[in-house]
Amino acid sequence: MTDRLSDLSKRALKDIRNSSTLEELDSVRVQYLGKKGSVSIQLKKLSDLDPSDRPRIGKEVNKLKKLVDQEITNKKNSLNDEKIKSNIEDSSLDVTMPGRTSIIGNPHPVSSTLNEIEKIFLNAGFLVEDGPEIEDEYHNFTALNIPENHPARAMHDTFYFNTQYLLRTHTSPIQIRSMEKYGVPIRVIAPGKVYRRDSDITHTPMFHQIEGLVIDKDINFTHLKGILHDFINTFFEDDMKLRFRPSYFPFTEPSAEVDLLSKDNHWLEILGCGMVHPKVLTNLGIDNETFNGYAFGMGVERLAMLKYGINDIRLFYENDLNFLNQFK
Ligand code: 2U9
Repeated sequence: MTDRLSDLSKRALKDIRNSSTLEELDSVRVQYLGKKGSVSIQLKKLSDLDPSDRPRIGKEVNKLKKLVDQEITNKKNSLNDEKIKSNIEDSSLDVTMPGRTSIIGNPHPVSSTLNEIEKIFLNAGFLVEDGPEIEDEYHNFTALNIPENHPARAMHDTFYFNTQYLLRTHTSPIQIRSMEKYGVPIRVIAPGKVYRRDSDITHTPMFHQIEGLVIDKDINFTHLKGILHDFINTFFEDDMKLRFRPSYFPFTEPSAEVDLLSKDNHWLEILGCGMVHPKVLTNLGIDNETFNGYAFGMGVERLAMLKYGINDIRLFYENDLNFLNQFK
């Protein structure tokens, strides 16, 4: 009996040692320790033995079972270690490769142009004000001396929600609201999105304006010319030539459109301006004998196009990364 157990032990240890995979090892485990395994059978056979032999043989079979069990565990651990090691060696991961960098975005050219313009006017003592994009027709038209049925309303190609509410067609209602809020004197710029039913190479249904308003005592056209010259020279980082051409806006009188002399000697229209119409002030209950002022307005996309030499305004809103990444 003892010889048989010793044989069994030798065979089991040899089979364990020779297992080269976890699967093989598991079938060795079943072969010896499974329900019908060789070691389990020895345990069952104990009841057939002479009672005087049972304790001694029983002890030996149990010792064998423990040994086989322990050897299988050891072998399993070492096979697992080898598997991990070979997985690392086999894997195609090249730790010397550079990592994947995340793509960092950049401000939209219209946003950076708008920020740049705001900064110039902040340095000139202007307050930056905001207002609603959904406006009522009083703040968008009536207060600005554009009465109902006046042909000037047609100039604006308005998106209406109903007879009273609309998408603002210019940022001028911001200045109306600023005067309602702060009164006069005031020195404010109003940047933001505006909406007009228009779409072609120089128009998009949404674009950005920045308007300025100064109301104080004894303001005249030279103040307006001075601020616009300073602004344009700072924005284009050069000494630029401007031309003031008479024009018409319901909210300014006199009114002018301003042209910029380009590098190749062409006059390019860049903004509109004028002295605030006295009726705009009386509409707000401001005494137009004591106070007067100037206003100006410009399209931000148009200024960005002139500065960067862009010929189609729609490029700003096509989200083409090849275009946008040029403004990093
Ligand atoms: C108040 C009083 C007067 C704002 C002004 C212009 C002239 C102008 C255009 C430039 C190109 C609009 O984007 S554009 O199409 N703007 O020509 N805007 S004066 O005048 C005001 C504003 C508010 C209370």
